[in-house]
Amino acid sequence: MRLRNLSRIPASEITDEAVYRDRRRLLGMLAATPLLGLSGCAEAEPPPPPKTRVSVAQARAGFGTDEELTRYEDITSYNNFYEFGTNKDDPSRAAKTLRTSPWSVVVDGECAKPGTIGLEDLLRGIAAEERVYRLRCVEGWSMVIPWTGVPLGEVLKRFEPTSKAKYVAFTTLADPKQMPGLRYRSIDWPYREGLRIDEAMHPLTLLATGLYGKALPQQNGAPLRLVVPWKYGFKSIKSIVAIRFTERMPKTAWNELQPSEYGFFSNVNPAVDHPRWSQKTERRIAGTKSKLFAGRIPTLPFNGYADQVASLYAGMDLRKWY
Ligand SMILES: Nc1nc2c(c(=O)[nH]1)N[C@H]1C(S)=C(S)[C@@H](COP(=O)(O)O)O[C@H]1N2
Ligand SMILES: [Mo]
Repeated sequence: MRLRNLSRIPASEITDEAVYRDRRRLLGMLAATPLLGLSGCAEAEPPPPPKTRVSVAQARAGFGTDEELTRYEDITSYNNFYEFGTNKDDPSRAAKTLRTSPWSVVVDGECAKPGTIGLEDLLRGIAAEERVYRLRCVEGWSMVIPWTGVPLGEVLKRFEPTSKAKYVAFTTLADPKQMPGLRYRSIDWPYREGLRIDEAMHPLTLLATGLYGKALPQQNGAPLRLVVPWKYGFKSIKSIVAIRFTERMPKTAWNELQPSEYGFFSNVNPAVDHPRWSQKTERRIAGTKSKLFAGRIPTLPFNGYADQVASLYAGMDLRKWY
């Protein structure tokens, strides 16, 4: 396996470019071995949800950042959206044809008021907010993005989740006519992600509909995507068509593909390296410098949102529940 070559290089010398090429290669290899995804699932026995909850006031105090913003052109041309290809510049070219209107979302599972609901109705009456968040990709690069959106919790409450709703599962559109990347059976499409219910209800968790005050471009997950700023970027699922409340931890796309590398929780954690590269630093793509010359900075626990969210994981071994 070619992966071995990379693992001999000291993690500190691997650039995130090499990492993402490697991650992409992994897709190709695993596609040929469908059973691999079933082995070694660390999430078989989820821990009980913790009792401590951060208050809304506490969380709101930590919103925003003074850091230099990533340029609009970089946010919209350097993307991960594998439904449109695995190169960073594929989505901005190939996603133009994604039809984002009309758009509806199926909400079901453990809730009193399931239904299929149009995007406008889903968001109606909930005030849109701007949130400037850091986005840290598991590959080792990061951006600072001014999103527009609504707190996910405000939306979820309307469906009246039952006491059995311990998790929330999300699904991306999977339409081969619109998404050329679906031809490659790399990820087991549709792309799926999930959160524990307390993570989903946390006031930092955003359902984004825009960035830089404009409607979300297709390549960034239009018309509706998740943004969970304290988790690796792959948790922030794009172009959502289904939301399900579940009692059991839902299966998620990257975890299924390689459970030893991509956990269900995937909280940003510089103390727990990816098995094939370090997570201690990141390449910050921000300001006017070209993304190729962006400098490396230390990665912060929970991507800098520890004051708001660390209590959600009180008593959990974050090495085990990576
Ligand atoms: N449906 C879907 N959602 C996705 C992905 C994807 O390939 N498909 N990539 C994820 C990854 S790895 C990252 S880093 C972010 C990137 O978001 P951005 O392109 O808006 O910066 O989207 C996440 N959401
Ligand atoms: Mo990512």
